Amino acid sequence: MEGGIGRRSLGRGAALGAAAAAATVAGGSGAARAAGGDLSRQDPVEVVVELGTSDGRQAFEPRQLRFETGRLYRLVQRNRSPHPHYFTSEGLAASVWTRKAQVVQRRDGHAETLAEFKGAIREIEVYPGHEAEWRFVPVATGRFADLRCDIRAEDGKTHAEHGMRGEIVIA
Ligand SMILES: [Cu+2]
Repeated sequence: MEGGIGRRSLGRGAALGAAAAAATVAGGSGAARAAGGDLSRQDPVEVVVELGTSDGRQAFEPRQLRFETGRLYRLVQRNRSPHPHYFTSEGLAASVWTRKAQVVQRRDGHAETLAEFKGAIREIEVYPGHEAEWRFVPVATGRFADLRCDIRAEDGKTHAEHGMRGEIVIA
């Protein structure tokens, strides 16, 4: 796939191109050069976020997630809590090009990919004891305080109202 991120297959090539150009002007991280101009072929930077805590607290840990434009990320969403949780941020969803999302199962220390999803992702729900991965390249900077889980707890309040909120920063 010469010539970088394919405009045909992505449909967001213009936005990604603009972000890549901005990164180049700013000096960039060298990630794009290392990937030979194809931003989707970098080694992903792993970021792990816990959805809920093992003692049942409704929270994202860490509460703030930071990314840089032009880098490929592997955002691991891990749910070790007894409840299902959403990872919802319209701001993040609108600011990234998604390479794929994956369902990963860990058993006896081995990680097995059960499914992959290609195309734009809006939100992800992870069930208790499981994890998902979202691979994306941020294409626009921004600060979004809209990370939340809208699942309703037994008391009628959402997990977000119980404190399951967070912030995304794309620099
Ligand atoms: Cu939740």
